[in-house]
Amino acid sequence: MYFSTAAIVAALSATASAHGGVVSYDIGGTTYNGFVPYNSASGQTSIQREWDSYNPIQDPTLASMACNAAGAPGSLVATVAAGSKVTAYWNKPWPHTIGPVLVWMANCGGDCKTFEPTGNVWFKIDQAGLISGNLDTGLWSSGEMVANGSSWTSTIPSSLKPGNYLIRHETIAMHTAGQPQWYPECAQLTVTGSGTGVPAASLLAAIPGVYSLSDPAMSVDVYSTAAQTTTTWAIPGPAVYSG
Ligand SMILES: *[C@@H]1O[C@H](CO)[C@@H](O)[C@H](O)[C@H]1NC(C)=O
Ligand SMILES: [Cu+2]
Repeated sequence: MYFSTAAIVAALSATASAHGGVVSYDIGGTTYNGFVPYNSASGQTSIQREWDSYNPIQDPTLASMACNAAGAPGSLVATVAAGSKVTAYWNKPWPHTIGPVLVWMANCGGDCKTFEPTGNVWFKIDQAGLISGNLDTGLWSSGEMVANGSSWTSTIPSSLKPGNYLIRHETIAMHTAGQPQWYPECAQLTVTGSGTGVPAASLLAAIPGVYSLSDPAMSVDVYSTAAQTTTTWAIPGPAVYSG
């Protein structure tokens, strides 16, 4: 089959307008640009790991769930003091208002530029699901993110042991019953400070691994009759590490 270049460009831009991801950060008061999808990786310098498509991930068992596809390491690392604020900015306005926002970190062990985040390495530093109201018409954290200029601000736990870490921002769009859309992006950090805090093993999870399409939280139909009287939603995965 033959596709004209114009048709492909039109299809790409239609896709891009409905999806996306984290495009920049404010880390401890310094602005960092994200990787630019659809542009060649060659010549791009960013603290963010490479992601090549605005499309969501719809199979939570894929390796790309960790840091999106291709997930190749960034060339830069942001230095940030434990206890500082990190704000992620999505393409604006972020188009999805139903679903959670989660922020994870993983200790790179050594250099994040050679680290592959496999196994139980991820811990949460922040999460929010259904904030108020019911599953259908209530306020979800992704709605709050959109209302906040398509941004989400979290704090690096002040007692976190210094070292090199990935920070992974994730929002999940829940508007299609049984088929959530995952949007994860990772950035590379060096955390400074004098803390000694290390998350307990019970707070660590593997990504992929922590999510499943058969999890009732993930398969819920937010437009069902039952959803109109459901005012709680269990966020998947371990509890948040607060330091
Ligand atoms: C939303 O915006 C308010 C007001 O600027 C801010 O205090 C709050 O931290 C923001 N929430 C998140 C999760 O970023
Ligand atoms: Cu989308």
